[in-house]
Amino acid sequence: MTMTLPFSPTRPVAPLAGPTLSPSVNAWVAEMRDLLQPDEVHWCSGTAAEFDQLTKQMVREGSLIRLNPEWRPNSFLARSDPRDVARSEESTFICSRRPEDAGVTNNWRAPATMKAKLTELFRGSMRGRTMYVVPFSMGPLGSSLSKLGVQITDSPYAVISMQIMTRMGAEAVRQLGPDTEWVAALHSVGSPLVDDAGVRREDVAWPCSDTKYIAHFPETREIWSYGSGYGGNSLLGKKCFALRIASVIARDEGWLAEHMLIIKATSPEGVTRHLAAAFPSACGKTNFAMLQPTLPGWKVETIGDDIAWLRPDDDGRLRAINPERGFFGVAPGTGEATNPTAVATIWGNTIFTNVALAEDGDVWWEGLTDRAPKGLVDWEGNPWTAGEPATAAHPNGRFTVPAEQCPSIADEWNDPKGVVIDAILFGGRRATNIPLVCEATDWEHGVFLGATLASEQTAAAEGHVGTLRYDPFAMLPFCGYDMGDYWQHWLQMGERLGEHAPRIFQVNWFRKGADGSFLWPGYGENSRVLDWIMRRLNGEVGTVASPAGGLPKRAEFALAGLDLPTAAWDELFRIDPAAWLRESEQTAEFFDRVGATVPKALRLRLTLLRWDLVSRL
Ligand code: GTP
Ligand code: SPV
Ligand code: MN
Repeated sequence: MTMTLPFSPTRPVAPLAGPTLSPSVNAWVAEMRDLLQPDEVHWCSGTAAEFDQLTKQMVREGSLIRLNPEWRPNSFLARSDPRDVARSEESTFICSRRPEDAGVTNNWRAPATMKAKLTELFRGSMRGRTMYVVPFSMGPLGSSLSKLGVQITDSPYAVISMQIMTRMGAEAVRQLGPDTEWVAALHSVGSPLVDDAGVRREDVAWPCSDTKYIAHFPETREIWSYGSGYGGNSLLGKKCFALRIASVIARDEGWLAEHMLIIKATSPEGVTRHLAAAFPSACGKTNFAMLQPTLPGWKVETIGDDIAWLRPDDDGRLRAINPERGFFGVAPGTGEATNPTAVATIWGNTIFTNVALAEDGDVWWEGLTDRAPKGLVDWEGNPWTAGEPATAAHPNGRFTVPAEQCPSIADEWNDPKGVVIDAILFGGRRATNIPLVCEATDWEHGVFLGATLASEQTAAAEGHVGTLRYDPFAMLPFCGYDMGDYWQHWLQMGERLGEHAPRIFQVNWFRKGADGSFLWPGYGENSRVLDWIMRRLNGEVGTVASPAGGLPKRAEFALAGLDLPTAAWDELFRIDPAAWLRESEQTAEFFDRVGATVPKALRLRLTLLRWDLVSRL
């Protein structure tokens, strides 16, 4: 057992079974070692030397490819098993004691049943491997808004990713006192190297199992993830902790854990505001978080690109932190034209997963450059030439990179106090119906917009890409409790915040014209929408009332320098009562599915909306 962790000797030290000051952590690690039966236990220090040692070892063993250090220093390519390329929502479970606490939008299993089953799967699952113990903090170290966790994993890929994505190692251990609350996060790829008879076999580049369970125990604040090494299934600080478990903690403690980016925006006049925005997976959070405004004089700085924890402060204002320390961003579609800031961020110290490898030892994916370089090897390791039906990079290929490398990172991103949120945006990928931007008439209407958010499915999860599904608050796969109760929690938050509540908007960059092409140029041009939202906050511009909410007046919207035909503007904001009425029927069905916990206020909103639409037919 290698123990490399220094710990502060200044605190009173009780007899310890491990190198933390938390007897519960030490006892859990010892218990898991007995269950998992690894060859070795390694307590992670989170140092650069450890990252270097682990990546060297993974390169030696063939699970990472070192990229050409001249182009991409200290950077690596990982190729996953083709059966393990995205979050597996079918294998994700919320194991609350009562099924109604998980709600119909989650898969539910009884905690005892799930634990009994998983205990047998985990028994001996790390044979022949090293068990890594990864103490981590979600949120700035020592912030009252932060939470601690300890992940146990047999995946060195998960370890190096957690080092980038969280405050991990010795720093986190120092936060773990004898009585500190922490979340236990158990992870195994489910591929032991030694069988029951003691026979050892060769490892593969990306071990995983066809049997997958991503199980959450909200009441005991535990995560047990088995069989997958990919993304949100294995970096347990992210979706499992910071969203599914944290949403339950947030409900109990009176705050919000959300699938939101956070930005700081400064207008040409020098007015600064902070905004949070919930868009479903692969719907533009990283892009918007790193927006390079095309409108002159504007500045957007990044605080977070995926998750926000928001809590009312002593003055009654909503404050947010980004609980993460890095970005796990979608690679395809990221290029100089769409997100130059991301391109600059990933100059080095980056782990790439499931993208293509170029002849010069650098990476490539669709959208990085207009033309594919010659001699590419695709994400599965096969030669690839432009024009092939399959893409060179997997659509859910990703980069993992420290946030501090982002040229647009805001000074406040690491501030333990967080930032005061002035506006909240909801946005999905919608070819029809939803306008480019509208403002909720009040908080309750904003909650209605969040609750009825729908989006075409992307490659971030297994499933049929393109199908329209309701994804309330972009939290459908991430809310750790009943969806109706969650909406009620949002309504209560509004009452508590009162006049300090942020204003709520809906956006849609993805509306399409009759020819199937996007009506709005998107990306940097989204600064025009931001400009309108900021001027709404200042009270400088008005709205036109509509069933969707307050729409901008064309004359008050910054269109100068943009070649947007009037017909496109009209189509971007067109509300077809018949189409809306059809959609509202689907919404009613969705509400019925969510069931009895749908707040009355939201049902009433839907009824009023439908009356309004009928009167417009
Ligand atoms: P997760 O990390 O899965 O939560 O996703 P995300 O919301 O951070 O998604 P990301 O910003 O990485 O965007 C994913 C895809 O959306 C990429 O293919 C982008 O090119 C595309 N995208 C982002 N912004 C825009 C936009 O303004 N217009 C259009 N048309 N596409 C966009
Ligand atoms: C998402 O799917 O929303 C992601 C990627 O951010 S993952 O971490 O895999 O969930
Ligand atoms: Mn996400």
